[in-house]
Amino acid sequence: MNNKRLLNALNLKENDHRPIWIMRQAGRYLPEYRKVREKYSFREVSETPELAAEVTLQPLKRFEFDASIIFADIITPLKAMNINFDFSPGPIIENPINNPRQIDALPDKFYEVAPEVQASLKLVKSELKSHQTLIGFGGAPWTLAAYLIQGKGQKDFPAIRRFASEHPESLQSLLTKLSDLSIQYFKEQIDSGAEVIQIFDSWAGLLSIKDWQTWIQPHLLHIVSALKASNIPVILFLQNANHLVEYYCELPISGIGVDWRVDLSKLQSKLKDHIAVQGNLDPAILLAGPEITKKYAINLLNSIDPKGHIMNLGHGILPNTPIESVHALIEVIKNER
Ligand code: 1CP
Repeated sequence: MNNKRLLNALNLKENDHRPIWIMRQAGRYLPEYRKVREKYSFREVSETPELAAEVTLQPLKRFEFDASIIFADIITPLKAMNINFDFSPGPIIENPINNPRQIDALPDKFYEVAPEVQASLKLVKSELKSHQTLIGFGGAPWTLAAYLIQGKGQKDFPAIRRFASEHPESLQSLLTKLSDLSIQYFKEQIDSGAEVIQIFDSWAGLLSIKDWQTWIQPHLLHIVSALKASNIPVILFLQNANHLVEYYCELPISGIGVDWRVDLSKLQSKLKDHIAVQGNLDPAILLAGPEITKKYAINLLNSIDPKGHIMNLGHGILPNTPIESVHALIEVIKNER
């Protein structure tokens, strides 16, 4: 048995207990994170390897998590495409894409996508304990394009859905460029020590099955197939995409992360001995404090076979989460056997 629980789970191997990590585990619920953010902006932290490494490691100093996820954002690699952006608090794109000419002008060859992320990964890797796994990540092409065209996070992202109907060929060209950028970015992360790649397709749920087959499936297949040679497991995370989960699971991936709307136990029985499942406690439950968190976490664990289960929340931890609720989760996991 490998001592890295996350890798064991992704390889559907036994563990002494399930691995646990939490999306947005370096974040505003931690006083030490808020302290760093009082002095530095999100961009300064994510673009300065020493600061990015410091906040990436903060949650691991407090909690016995099995993985660390590098502190950056899904839109970080877009800089290499000459896209300017900022955060307030979510991504704001300086010149959102609204015509095909802008897409033609985007580069399709990149020298180095994000050297600062590579430096952060190396710093974090050198500090991890042997059982902890380093996760690299990025956004799926559709989700990145949703920001590029809408210009910011917006409910249901109407701009990209309109663009898809007006300029389908141009949107395919953008998604192809984003896929090539992502492949290079993920390979850089792997070269710098990432042992797992998680791809966030947070806005996949906007599409019908037919549109998913047009705008998402070919690009994700291209990315995941390109990473096969590196032998690094890929986890896909989706949100609000219950109708699409089974289609994602047909991609050659090692793990699927879903939000709390999905019945994880049913999903696991469909996928047995095929793909690991990750999630999916509702992050809002943690707001109710440690006792209620424990009750719901135990119920979740009892409904899921530990083999091939990675404990996580169904989405990012909320900023006003009590620290005690996170301790309660770890306790439940450790007492499981
Ligand atoms: O004020 C702050 O502290 C900044 C908030 C913040 C943080 C902590 C943003 C802006 N990004 C991040 C880091 C981040 N983003 C990580 C770091 C690692 C960790 O999990 O600890 C990760 C994995 C992401 C991924 C991300 N960014 C996603 C996919 C996951 C999801 O939430 O569905 C998405 C959609 C984004 C876009 C984004 N960046 C930031 C925000 C607040 C958002 C979402 C809201 C919006 O669209 O406006």
